[in-house]
Amino acid sequence: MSNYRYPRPDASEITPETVWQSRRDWMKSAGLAAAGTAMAGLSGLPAMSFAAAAKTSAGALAPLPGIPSKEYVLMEPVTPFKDASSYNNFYEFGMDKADPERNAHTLRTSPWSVRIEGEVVAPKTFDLDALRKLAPLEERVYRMRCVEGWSMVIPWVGYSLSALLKQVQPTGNAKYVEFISDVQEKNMPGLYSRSIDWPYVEGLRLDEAMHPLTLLTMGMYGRVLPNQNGAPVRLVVPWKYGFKSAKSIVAIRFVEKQPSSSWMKSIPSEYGFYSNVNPEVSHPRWSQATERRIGEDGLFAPKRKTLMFNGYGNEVASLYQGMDLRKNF
Ligand SMILES: Nc1nc2c(c(=O)[nH]1)N[C@H]1C(S)=C(S)[C@@H](COP(=O)(O)O)O[C@H]1N2
Ligand SMILES: [Mo]
Repeated sequence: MSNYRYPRPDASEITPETVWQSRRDWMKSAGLAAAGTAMAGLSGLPAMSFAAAAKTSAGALAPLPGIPSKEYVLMEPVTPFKDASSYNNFYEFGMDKADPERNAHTLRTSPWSVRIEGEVVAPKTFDLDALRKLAPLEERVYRMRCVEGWSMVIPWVGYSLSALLKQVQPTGNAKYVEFISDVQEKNMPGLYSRSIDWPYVEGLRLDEAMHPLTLLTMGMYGRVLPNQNGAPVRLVVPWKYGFKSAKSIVAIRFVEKQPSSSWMKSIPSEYGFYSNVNPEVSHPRWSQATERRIGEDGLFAPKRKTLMFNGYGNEVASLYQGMDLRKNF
């Protein structure tokens, strides 16, 4: 594992120009080409015209700017908004990549609240407005890797989940955190598929949940989340396979025992609890050594090498010191 080179540049390598360039790239991809300056101008922009082909236009979504993170930037092109909002996994709305965009308009995202419960001294509920105001919203560009072998680079808007978790006092029993997605019987056509035991549930070890990289996410590309990307609030855990990043979260539960996620229950031989991106450990049915970057690479373009911990090893490898990552997949 240690012979992997982590692509995240040293802070000294990130010149203001490269940061600005990456911002400009995604602004272009979000249809904000004219905006050479920062997000401050966003809310004042007039109605914009976007690629007519895109079914979800960024312009139809309310602005939700974040302070550009200096730490969490990538020197890789950002995935075009139209790809990030039309090639999705959100099984509550169907199994095909195109289903969430087609079907998720029925998701009811307001009113919305998130309960923090379980092994805490006093449970607390936060409505969306309270969540947005809890900590300064940041814009962080993260590399995302789906277990199916594709990846994207997405400018998320949110703040470290730890800011929310610190609002409650866990009991001494709290060792893990569970994330529970919403179930809306009438609005989610995918619930008819019994492949998953609804609600969609994911989990992290407490130290993983508290890690600054773990992002409580309310927006992307400077706007609120499109429904298909898990509106109005989701998790993003960039060093793990995409399925750990639960969408449309209604509850966060501190628990004592390692939770069983929806995917572990569904196919225990293929999905474990940790699900760290690891090019050296194959999925039982396919290699994880390479990936296809959505939107950027043509069908015949060479695949990219998948990076240990999806490139976030400098930050997170220490969480797994001494663990056999082949066993703890
Ligand atoms: N509730 C819920 N969350 C979910 C999923 C899902 O089906 N339901 N799919 C996961 C998978 S497999 C991936 S790759 C990411 C995709 O997020 P994106 O569509 O925003 O790229 O969401 C994850 N979160
Ligand atoms: Mo995924």
